This record gives sequence, structure tokens and C-alpha cells, in this order.
Amino acid sequence: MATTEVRGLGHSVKRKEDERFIRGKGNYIDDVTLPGMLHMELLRSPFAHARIVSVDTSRAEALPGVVAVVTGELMAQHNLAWMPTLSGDTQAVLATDKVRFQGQEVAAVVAESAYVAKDALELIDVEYEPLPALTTPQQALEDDAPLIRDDKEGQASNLIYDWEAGDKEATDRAFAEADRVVELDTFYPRCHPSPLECCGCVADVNPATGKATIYMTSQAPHAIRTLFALVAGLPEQNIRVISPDIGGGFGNKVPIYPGYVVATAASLLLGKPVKWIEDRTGNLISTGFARDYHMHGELAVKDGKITGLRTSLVADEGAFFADAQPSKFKIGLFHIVTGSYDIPAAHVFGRGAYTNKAPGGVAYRCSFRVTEASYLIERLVDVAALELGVDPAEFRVQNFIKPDQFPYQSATGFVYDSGDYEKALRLALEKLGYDELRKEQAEAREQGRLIGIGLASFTEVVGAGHGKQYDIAGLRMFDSAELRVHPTGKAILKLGVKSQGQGHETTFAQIVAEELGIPYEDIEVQEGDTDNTPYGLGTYASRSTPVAGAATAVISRKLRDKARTIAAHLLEASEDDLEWDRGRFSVKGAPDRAKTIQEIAFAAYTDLPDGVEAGLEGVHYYDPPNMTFPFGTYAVVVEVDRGTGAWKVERMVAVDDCGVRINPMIVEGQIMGGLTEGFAIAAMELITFDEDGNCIGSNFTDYLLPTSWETPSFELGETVTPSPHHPIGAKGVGESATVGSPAAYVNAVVDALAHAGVRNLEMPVTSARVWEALQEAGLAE
Ligand code: MCN
Ligand code: CUN
Repeated sequence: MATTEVRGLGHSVKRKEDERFIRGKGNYIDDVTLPGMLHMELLRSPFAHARIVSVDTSRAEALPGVVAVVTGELMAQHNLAWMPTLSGDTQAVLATDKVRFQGQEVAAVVAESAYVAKDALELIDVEYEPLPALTTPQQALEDDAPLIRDDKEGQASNLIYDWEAGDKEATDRAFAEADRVVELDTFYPRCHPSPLECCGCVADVNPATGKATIYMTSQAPHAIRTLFALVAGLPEQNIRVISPDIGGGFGNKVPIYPGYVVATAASLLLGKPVKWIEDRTGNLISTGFARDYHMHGELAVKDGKITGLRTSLVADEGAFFADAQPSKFKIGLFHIVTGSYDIPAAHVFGRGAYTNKAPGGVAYRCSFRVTEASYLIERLVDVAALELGVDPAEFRVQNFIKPDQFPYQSATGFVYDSGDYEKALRLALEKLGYDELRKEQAEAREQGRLIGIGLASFTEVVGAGHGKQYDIAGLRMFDSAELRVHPTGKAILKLGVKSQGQGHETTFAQIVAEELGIPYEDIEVQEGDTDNTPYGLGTYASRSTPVAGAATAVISRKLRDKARTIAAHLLEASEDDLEWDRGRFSVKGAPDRAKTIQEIAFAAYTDLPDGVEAGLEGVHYYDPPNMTFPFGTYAVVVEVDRGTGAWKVERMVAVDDCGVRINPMIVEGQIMGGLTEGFAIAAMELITFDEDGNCIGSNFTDYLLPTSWETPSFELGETVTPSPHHPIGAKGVGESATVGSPAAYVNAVVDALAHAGVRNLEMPVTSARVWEALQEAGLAE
């Protein structure tokens, strides 16, 4: 480990970026103001499914201050009425034939101010012919269901795909031989990332040079630029995507949205910069939702061991298949569903259907449906323990993959890098005082009080690539780091990923500090400008540390190798005689004969050995050999009120293992944020639809986000099992707590009612739902 002076790995230094954030000096998309800039607002469909008969823009165009009204018809003239999605489908940019979900983009007004543009929306006269709306995939997959995607040639039904993984025969055999089969039907409801800052962009196409500069809230600016070049036919070198400070993404800012495309087209046509800032309702009803997953799971158990796992899934994809996920995997990485358990046989089958709801699934701290998978297995394991009458902690231990089984090949095709699941579980139980708590629970029950203890021992798969197997829209999932050490020993690190609040400016500087011995405050980290950073696939799926973090370590080491050559020259010694320590090379046995990294950096520009290239700079593109598999155990204690069904979290212990921690404080911040989101999903967040497809949850009075009042307090613990294939042993952590915790909360509430036969409660576990369960179980008071 590096010394405290340079603040390398393991130091909880404060986040560099917070200096500007807490002073209100951040530079978010709405802070971008350009000379002559116009403002754009989108007209959205009030219907979930309707044919467009006519669009009359004349009254809107006549409003003073309105510069242009853009319709689907106009976009179609430029071949831009439709765009490709990240899952290889097509999506309407502005509707031409039909609207297919409530909130779909129908037209746009460009005006001198956002207020005028908004007023003008009401003056656009659209005649709709309403059609029946399909709001569940079950409805959509019925034989006589109306066809949602009649725009697609050869699309005869609302089925998008069937997909499977694992060995069906071996799994069927395991079930035939089982002495017990446990089943669970559950629905992971639609929810929404809700970053503080909604989506938006400022598109600035310079009519003189043809250069298109697009400032946008994107988690993946390089990939977006390439897709823009391919879709709009613009030369890629003429497109510059700049993602400035981003006020939270959580997956919401991975896809391409119609607003970006229309604003860019409008700027191209008008020759002026055009700003589009999405409002909260627009964000909630139209952009990348998450989950909406109907799951059936079964476990085969024999002699207390899980011998098989079978799942059947139905995804509600909305009107366009726009999941942001690796293209070879139609249901994301759901096949991590075997979780932390050594299950010899597993088979996963999933299908996706179009419905009249907003597209864009998967997002929201998910790692490509790992969230749903983790929820299902951790609920199933609990149901199995209840059915078998065994302790859920011990049942988990019995079935865990053991430390000596790593690298572990899962039945569905993953190779887990490292893990010690029992250690994390035992630590959580110890912190909780589990055995004592079980006694208290039994005593409380005698007194008529309902206490529940819930566990979840999740395993995630994060850090996509490698590039051979994982891609986004064909682009291989590698990532990059370019490091420039300047003559005075200060450095700039440029990355292909893009922070939305994760603290990259601090943690990536710490990696360089560790590897090169330059103090972390002397290293500036830059991201998000495609003209000035090396190509990368962006920040999602907790991949920045596993991939760009590895690239950073590797390029630092390469520069250290060059520094050794220069140091040998300066010290008139052989390279082999040099020792590296704390940012300096010294001659073995003569520690006073030494050169610091700063002196070496200066020499790289002033005093080089013959034949050595000047400078101390380099770039590395890292294609990881494998994913990383962070894990942990979360333990929740709740008390349920028998009079109302309300439940309260009394304790929440979270033990995480993400390998080596770069900045423990940032890691803990990531975990606490995720535990809060997991709680919100388990307890209160729900976007739903009435039978006509009207979105319920289109604002923050209906879609409930937790405040500090509702949020439980968390007790954190850690174990460290390094990733063997990552240069610094780190695994990703940015999604773990959101992935792992919902099952722990639900398991706890179910556990409180389990003695009366309750086996399942659907999320969000509202007090109304618990009240109903209490009544059915005869526990209501
Ligand atoms: N880190 C560390 N040591 C580790 C692992 C991570 O110090 N062993 C640090 C990293 O260096 C980084 C942070 O923790 O500063 C998160 O790292 P990582 O796990 O690599 O995740 P990413 O940076 O790729 O972030 C993506 C992840 C995802 S997919 C979502 S969704 C999410 C999340 O991060 N969205 C967020 N956390 C968020 N946090 C904020 N504030 N805002 C969002 O939008
Ligand atoms: Cu899936 S939400 Mo994060 O991977 O950006």
C-alpha cells in the first residue's frame, strides 16, 4: 500500500469533485448557455395506443416567439422519424403512424424561450383515433391481441424474443430426482431511476463548419457519438459529445432518447444551438424505466441441498425493445440467477413482449437484470428454508459455493472469479447478534408482536466485457485510460467512462497515486468529452472500476517502466539495480542515490537517454479477461404493526465484499445509496398503469421516493476477497446494494408472518398489502 502522503488505495480521502458541487459551482446541462440558443419542448401523447389521423401545427407556429414546429412527418423527410435502439430494435423519434405509449413524443416546438415553447405545445392540434391498450405482457401475448408493432415487417405478434440458458435436460432430471420442489411466482414491478437531474441536451450544429457539438447528460458519450454518426450519417469527426457534470444517472442516461435526436436535427435545420431540458413528468413517463418482470422460479432440493433451479420469465418491454444490455443476451445477465449457490443444474427461459408502455427497460442500478435474478434466488432460498423448516442462514451456508471451488463455473455459463460467501454471512450474523435475535423473535411472538429477520446473500456479475462476448450495439466492451505526466510531475488522466456522481475524479486519481507515487491531488481526472478522452463504452453495470480502473493501473505501470529507464540514465545505474518505492527509484543498497517520480518526469522532457521517446504519456485500452463477482450478505430486522400492516426497519446490517477498496468512504457512500434505493423499491416505489394505459406514478406525489425520514439507518461491514484477474484486485460496487437488498427487506417482512403460513409478499410491500396478508393469516388486530 502507498504511503499516506500520496493517498493511494485504501484511503478515505474526501471527494475532489465535492468542492464544486457543494458550492453550487457544478456545470450541469442546464447551465450550458450558448449565444443565440433556442429552446425546445416535446409534445407527448395523451393516449397509450392510438392512430394519428392528423397533426396541425399552424396555430402553434403563429405564436410569437415560436421559431419552428417539428413533426414526425418533417423528421421522416430527413429519414429520421425512426432510430435504432440499443437492443437492435427500432424506436419512433417522433410518431408518424401511431402512438404506442402514453407520453410518447409526437412533435416538438423550438422557440425563443422554454416558456413560449411550452405554451405552443397546447396549440398543436393532433387528431387521434384511440386503439385498445395492452398494459401487461400476458395480455399482449394472447392470440387475438392487437398488434402493437404493425410498423415492423414480418412482426405477426407482440412477442419480441424467446431466450434460454443452461441445460434443460440435466435440470429436468434434477427435478425428477428431487425429494422436494419449492416454487415462487413473483413480479418485480416497474420502477424508475429518478436522478435529481432529468435528461437533456444542448445541440449546437455550426452551419459554417458542420461541426455538431452536443452537450448531453450521457453515461456513455463515446458510444452515443458513434451511434449518432451511424444514424444521422454525419461524419464522426464532426460530432463532439460533451457530458458535463451529471446530476445522477442510475442507468437512466444510457439510452438515446428522441429529445436528443430532435434537438440535434432542429439545430442542423435552423443553424442555431437548441436546448432541450426534460421535465420531471416527461422523465418519469417516457425514459428508461426498470424491471417490470414476471418471474416463476423453482428449486429442486435433495437431502437439504439445492440440486436444480428452473426459471420462466416474462419481460414487459414496452412499445420498443430498447433495453440497454449486451446484444447477445436478450434477458441481460439474468442467468446469474444461481447466485451464491453451488447448483449443479439450472435452466433459464425468458421471453419479452411489446406492450403499450414506455420502453427502455433494464436501467436503475441493475447490471442488466442481475437485480431481478438476485431477488428471485434470494426469495426462493428463503421460501425453501421455510418449507424445509430449517434456519435460512444455515440453509444458505449448506448450499454456498465454497472458497476452494473458485474459479467456479456456474450451471448457466459464468466463471465466478473469487468469493468467500460464508465469511460475509457469518460477519453479518455476528454484527446482528443473530442467535439472540431469533430468541427475541420467538419471545416477542408469544407476546403477540411480529418481528421478522430477513437475509440476502447476493452475488453480482459486473464489469462488462470482455469484448468478445459483451458488446453494446456491436461495440466491444473494453475501456480506456490515457495518462499524461507533465514536466513538473503533475498529471492528467483521461478516461472513456463517465461519472454521474460516483466520485471518479477522486478514486481514479488514487489508483495513479498508488501506482506512480504522485500525490492524488496532483492528478486531474477528465471524462465525458469525446474530442479529448480516449474511446470507451461508458459508466454502467459497475464497470468503471473493473475496466477503466484496470486500464488506469496498467497505463500507470507502463509509465513506471519508462520512468525506470529514465531513472537508470539519471542515476547512471543499470535498470535492474533500481528499486521502486513510494514514488522514487533508488539504487539497491544505496537508498540516497534516488530520483523521485517528479524529477524523472522533468527529465522525460529535458534529459533523456539516447533513443528514448520524449514525454511521459500513454494510453491503454483494457479488455478484461472476465467479469468481477462482488457479493455480500444483507440482514434486516423489521417489526410489523398488527393494527395497520405498517412495518419498520429496526436494524439493517450490510456486509459487502467488492475486493480491494480504493476509497472506503466512497464505497460506503455507494452502498448506503444503494441500500436506500433497495428499501424504496421494496417498500414504496411503483410506476403502474390503468387499463387504458394511463401512467400512474408520473410525478413525485404518486411515485414515492424515500426521504431521510423513511430511510432506515445502516450498519456496514466488509470482507475483502480480491479479484484475481484485476490488476489491483478491485471489483465493482456501484450497484451491489440496490441489487442485493430488496430481497432482504421482503424476506424480513415475510419472516414476521411466516409462522402463520405466509410465503410471499409482492413489492412494493406497502402497509395495505401487509394488512391484507395479516387479515388472511388471522394475525390482524
Ligand atoms: N470503488 C472503490 N473501490 C472498489 C469499487 C469501487 O473505491 N473496489 C469506487 C469507484 O472507484 C467509484 C465508485 O466506487 O468511484 C463506483 O465504482 P464502480 O463500482 O466501478 O461503479 P461505476 O463507477 O461504474 O458506477 C456505475 C454504478 C451504476 S451502474 C449505477 S446505476 C449508479 C452507481 O454506480 N449510479 C449512480 N452509483 C451511483 N452513484 C451516484 N452518486 N450517482 C449515480 O447515478
Ligand atoms: Cu443498469 S443501471 Mo447502471 O448499470 O447505469
